[in-house]
Amino acid sequence: MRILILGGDGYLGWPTALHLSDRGHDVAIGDNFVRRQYDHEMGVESLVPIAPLHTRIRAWHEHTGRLIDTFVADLTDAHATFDMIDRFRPDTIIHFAEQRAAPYSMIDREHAVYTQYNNVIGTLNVLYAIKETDPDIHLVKLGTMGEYGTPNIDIEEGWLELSHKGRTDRVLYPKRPGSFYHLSKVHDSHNIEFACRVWGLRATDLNQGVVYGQQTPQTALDDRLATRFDYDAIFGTVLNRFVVQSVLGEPLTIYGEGGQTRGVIDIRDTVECLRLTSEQPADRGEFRVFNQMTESLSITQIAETIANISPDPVKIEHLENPRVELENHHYNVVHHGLVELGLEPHLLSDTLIDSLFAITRRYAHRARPDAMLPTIEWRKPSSKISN
Ligand code: NAD
Ligand code: USQ
Repeated sequence: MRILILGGDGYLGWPTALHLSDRGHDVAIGDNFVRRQYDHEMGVESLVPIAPLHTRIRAWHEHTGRLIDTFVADLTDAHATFDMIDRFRPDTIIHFAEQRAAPYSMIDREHAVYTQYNNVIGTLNVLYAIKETDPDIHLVKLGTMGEYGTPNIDIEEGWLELSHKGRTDRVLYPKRPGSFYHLSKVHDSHNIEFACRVWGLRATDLNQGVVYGQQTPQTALDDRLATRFDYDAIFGTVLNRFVVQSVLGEPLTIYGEGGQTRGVIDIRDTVECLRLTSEQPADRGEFRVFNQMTESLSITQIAETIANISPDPVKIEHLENPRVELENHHYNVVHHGLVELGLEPHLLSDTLIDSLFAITRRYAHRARPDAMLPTIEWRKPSSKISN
C-alpha cells in the first residue's frame, strides 16, 4: 500500500513509518517540524537525542535499502496539503500531525487557540483534500481516550445504542474531555464522522490511551533511528516521566489522590495497531472507531509498578493536582476492535521495561529536573511555562 504518514517526524509517527516500511509498504512522511519548535519555546529537549529527518531517512535506507519519501507541509496550509496528497496519491493517510499536549493547550488563550486551530483546521484541510483528490483514500486519524473523559457508565467503542422515551438510536458516544487539546480531538471526530456520512469517505478514528515506551525493533537498529522521549511536565506522559524521575532519584509526582485511571498502551502495540488498521480499511461511508488501549491502570498503580521495577529506592509524592479531573471514578472501557483485527497486546505486567530504564540511564545527564515539575494550572487563564 502507499501510506502517507502526517506527523511522521514525531514520537509515534516516526516508529510507525519504520514499522510500515519494514512490512513492505511505500511510505511517505508529511511534517512541518513544529514539534521541534515547541522544544525551543520551552527550553527542553527530548531526553534521547533525535537526528534530523533527512538523517533518519538516510540511516533507514543504509540499513534496509528502503526509501521513505518526505513532504515539508503545514496542514493548516490548504494548498500545501492538497499538493502533498495529490503528488503522493496514497491509499491510506495516517494522521498524527497535531499539537498533542493537554498542558500546552492550557497555558493561556494563545496556546488554546493555536491548538484548536492547528488541529481542527489541519484535519478539515485533510478531509477536503481527500474528497477532492480521491475519496477512496482511507483516513486513519489519531484521536484520544480522553475524548470520553471519565463518565460514570462504561465507555463503548465510539458509538452508543440509546433508548429514549420508547425509541432507540445509535449515536456517537457522549464526550466530556478534560482540556482544550482533548476538545480539539472531539471536534475532529465530529468533522470526520460528518465527512463519512455526507461525502461517503472512509475513516478510522483511533481513540488512543497514554503511550509508554520509547523503542521499537526498527528504532533500536541505530541511534540515528531513535524516536523522541519527552519527560517534561508539558509533553512528557505519565509512565515515561515516572521512569525518568526514578532514575534521577526524584520523587514520582502523582497529581492529587492518584485514583485517576487511564487506558495505556505500549509503543510497540501502537505501531502494530496502525499496521492492522491500514491493512484492513473501513468501508466507504463508514466512520469506524477503535479504543486503542490495552489495559486500564490508575496513576497510583503506574507509580507502584515503576517503584517495584526500579533497582533503586523510589519515593512517591502527591502534588496538589494542577488539572481539573476526577481522582476516583468508574472506568470500564470496551476495547475489542483492534484485538479482533489481530492485535496481540504487550501488557505492562508481562513487559520488560528494563530497556526504558537503560535508555534513561544512558541519557540522564540531558535531563533538566526542574522541567519535571508542573507549572500549568487548569484553573488559571494564564500560567508560566517554566519554574
Ligand atoms: P508528537 O508531537 O511527537 O508528533 C506530532 C507531529 O506532528 C510532530 O512531528 C509535529 O511536528 C507534527 N505536526 C503538528 N502539527 C502539524 C501541522 N499543522 N502540520 C504538519 N505537521 C504537524 O506527538 P505524538 O506523541 O507522536 O502523537 C501523535 C498523535 O497521536 C497526536 O495526534 C496525539 O494526539 C495522538 N496521541 C498521542 C498519545 C501519546 O501518548 N503520545 C496518546 C494518544 C493519542
Ligand atoms: N499525571 C500525574 N503525574 C504526572 C503526570 C501526569 O499524576 O507527573 C496524571 C495526570 O493528572 C492525568 C494522567 O496522569 O490524570 C495522564 O496524564 P498524561 O500527561 O500522561 O497524559 P494526558 O495529558 O492525558 O495526555 C497524553 C498525551 C495525549 C493523549 C493522551 C491520551 O499527551 O496526546 O491524547 O495522553 S488520554 O489520556 O487517554 O487522553
